[in-house]
Formats: sequence, C-alpha cells, structure tokens
Amino acid sequence: MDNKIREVVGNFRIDGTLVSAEENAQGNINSTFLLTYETPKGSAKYLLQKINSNVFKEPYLVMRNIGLVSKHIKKKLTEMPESGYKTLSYVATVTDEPMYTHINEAGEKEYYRVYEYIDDCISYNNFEDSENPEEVAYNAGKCFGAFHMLLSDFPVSMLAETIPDFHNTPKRFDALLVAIENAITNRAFECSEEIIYLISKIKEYSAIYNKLGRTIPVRVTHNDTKLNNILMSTTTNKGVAVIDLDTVMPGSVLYDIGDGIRSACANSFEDETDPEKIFLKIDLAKAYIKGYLEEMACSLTYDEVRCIGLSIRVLTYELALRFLTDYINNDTYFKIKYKTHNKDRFMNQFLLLKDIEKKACEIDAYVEQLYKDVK
Ligand code: GN1
Ligand code: MG
Repeated sequence: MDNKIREVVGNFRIDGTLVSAEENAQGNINSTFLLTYETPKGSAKYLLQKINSNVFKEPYLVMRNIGLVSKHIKKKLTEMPESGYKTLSYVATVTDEPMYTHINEAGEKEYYRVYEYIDDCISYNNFEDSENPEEVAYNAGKCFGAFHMLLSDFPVSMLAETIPDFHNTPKRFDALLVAIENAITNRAFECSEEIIYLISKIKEYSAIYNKLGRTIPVRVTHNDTKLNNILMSTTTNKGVAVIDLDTVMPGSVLYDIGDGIRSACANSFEDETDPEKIFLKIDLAKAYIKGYLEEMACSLTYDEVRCIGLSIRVLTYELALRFLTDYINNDTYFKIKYKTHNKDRFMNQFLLLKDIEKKACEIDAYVEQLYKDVK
C-alpha cells in the first residue's frame, strides 16, 4: 500500500491497524479510497478522500458547509428513527480539524478527509445495474425529496457558495464562448454543428436561473444529484443516505431534480457513444418525479412544479456545455480516462438533450396531473 496514504490516515482519529486502501475510481473530481482497518472488535471501514482543490478553491468552507448540514440532518433524524435515513459523518483529525492538510513534495497543499463508512448499502451508477429500475428511480426521487425536506428549515444564508455560479446556466454558456475564443486546438471545430444548436437554446435554458430568487425560491440544495450519490439499502432498495455533500449550497430544487433525472433515468452511462443507446427512459423519469413529489409537493411553489420538465433539459444542456468547454480547454476540470473522453461525454449529453426535448410535452402533462393527485 502507498506510504503516503499511511502517512495521511495517521493524522485522523481512527482506531486499529490499516490493512488495505482500495481506490474507487467513480468520481469525476475527487479521489476516493476505501480503507479497511483491523480492530480488536473486528474490521472497520472508512472512506478517505483527497479533495480536488482545483475545483474546490476553499476546502475549509466545503467542510464547514458539510458539517453544518450533516449536524442539522442528524438532529432531525433523531426525531424520526423509523425513516431509516442516515447522513455522512466525518472523522476528525488528531488536532480536531475536519480535514488534514498535507504539503506535498512540490510544496503544494493537499486536503484529505475521512468519512465513516455506511454499511449494507449500494450506490448505482445507472439503473441497469439494478433488478428493478423503476423502483430505484422512484426511491432516488424520494430520497432527494426527503433530503430537501430535511433541510427546508435550515437557514440558507449560513452556507457558503463554495463553487460560485455552479448552476448559473448563462455563465456556463459564456465560459464556452471564452473557451472557443481562446482555443489553441481545433477541438471546437469538431463540434461546430452542435455548438450552433447550443447557441440557439441559451435563451430558453436560462429560464430557471433568471427566475431564481423571484418565483423560484433559493433553498438549500445538493447540486450534484447523480444516482450514485445516493446510498440505497442492499435489502430494501430504499434510499438510506445522500452522499457527496461537497456542493451543498444555496440553489434551486430544480437543479437537483433535473440533474437527478438526467443521471438516473438515462438509458446509458455518461460516456456511452452509441447514439442508439442514448435516450431518456420516460417511465423511469415519471417514477422519479412521483417519488420526489410525494415528499416535497406541499412545499413547492407552482412555478417550481411547472419547471420540473424544463429542469431536466436545462441540467442536461448545462452539463453538455460543461463537458464541451472542458474538452475545448484541453481537459483541465473533469478527470478523463482517454483523450476524447470529454468529447464523448459532451456528445452523449447533447443527444440525451435532443431526446428529452422530444419527450417534453409528455413529461409536463404527467407532472401537472400528478401534482393535482398528490397535493
Ligand atoms: C462531477 O465527481 P462527481 O461525479 O461527483 C461534477 C458534477 C457533474 C458530474 C458529471 C463538483 O461530479 O457537477 O454533474 O461530475 N461535480 C463537480 O458526471 O463539478
Ligand atoms: Mg460530486
């Protein structure tokens, strides 16, 4: 095992002897390792994460947000033990900090944190990994609905905006234009047809951002609601915990709903390249919306409800912009596994968007009817 990992984990309040550290390569941003310790009471697991400080410029603020939100959720969960929900708990360092700062050989700071491992759970990358996709989609919607509900009385102003303008669609679009202007390769030309389409849609897809703080309230939101950011019970398939709280910030629930459906209800992984396989499974999207509204319908404004369908398109559009921008910028943000990975991810989200646009009316009609029924 890496000596550096040993050295880093030695700074946390963990009992026992470290016996293994396995890398989990799923995230696109941070690096994660599953740690196993031997203790007199048996083996114990933890998650070690190196925070990507290129993305999270102020890791201490990230940990502060996470600490505040987790404490709030934990307190509320003690009043509802039957829910089965849990939340992330970090392990403090020996000096009682939420995070350990390591200075590497180049003299740069590296930030590490350790979470307690939540056992008997599974996180799905895509519904295809599960036996009952509709149940997974429904439970995913329910779990994020419950997450919003648990945080609905948390004072939004206490949270730092750890990545400013994270879901600011117009700014994401501007970033693409800047990337195109400054490009030193011909990567933008490879996607010129698609770029023309993206330009034609910016006005329509800025709608949620433009209404934020007006008819769409600012609430505590997760902002990265990929399906694999939910731990589900291995026995019941029900949501147990929402994880990856790095981007918990003030935002709109619509960002979370749209991103959740984009991720949980797509037929393929985000880097699938076969156009035939890239589409939204509408039945799964409906199941997700049902689960979500069962938890949150009473708390939403009518404008929020009306924009649920739109949010799926906006978040897919936005991620398409982000992957393409990173591709044109020569891959400085998302981790890539091969040279054209970001281009493939972009094309995937682009095709997914086109498919969701075709299904927009059906989704809107479903939301309208369901809202009447559950409210
Ligand atoms: C990143 O690393 P991961 O998978 O949790 C990204 C999300 C994207 C997602 C796309 C902080 O999330 O916004 O939707 O990749 N997180 C950040 O796969 O940028
Ligand atoms: Mg994340």
